[in-house]
Amino acid sequence: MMKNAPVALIMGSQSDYPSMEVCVKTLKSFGVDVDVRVMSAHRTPDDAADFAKNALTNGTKVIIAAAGKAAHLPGVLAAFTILPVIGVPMKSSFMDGLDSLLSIAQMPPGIPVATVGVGAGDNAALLAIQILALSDADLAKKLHQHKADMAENVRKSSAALVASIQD
Ligand code: RP5
Repeated sequence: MMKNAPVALIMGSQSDYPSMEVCVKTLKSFGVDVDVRVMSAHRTPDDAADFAKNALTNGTKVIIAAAGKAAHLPGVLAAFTILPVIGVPMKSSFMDGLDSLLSIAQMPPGIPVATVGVGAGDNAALLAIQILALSDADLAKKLHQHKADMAENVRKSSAALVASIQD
């Protein structure tokens, strides 16, 4: 039975998890619960369809779907739900994952999948958090702090670089 975590991370294979661990870590660092499942659009199509059909009722707010090669999983999930679906193309042995990227991004009109870069599980997590933050002031505050921290890190690294060149 599904928990009612606001984010569901669905992967096409267990082999995708090493690339997607950063996604789980990023969500947890913001205090966002995530349900993690392996389901395949090709190998377990009924499970994928059942999950997507019931996700809204089960309390899921955003679905992150990672898949590689002919990466139909995000699009198939999106076909069965009105929830936002964020697709993460997995790096494959063919053109470093261009096949996965195009399979996820090139959806037909009417069924959008918000596609992040190849292997970009961290950005998928942040985009999911941004969606949740529209109705969660605490998460919005954390996102503002996250941006401020990033800017400060860039300024510090710039200052360190300039100092090392001048030495
Ligand atoms: C896709 O095929 C999966 O998402 C994975 O990226 C790729 C390879 O899967 P395995 O053969 O490693 O299970 O469905």
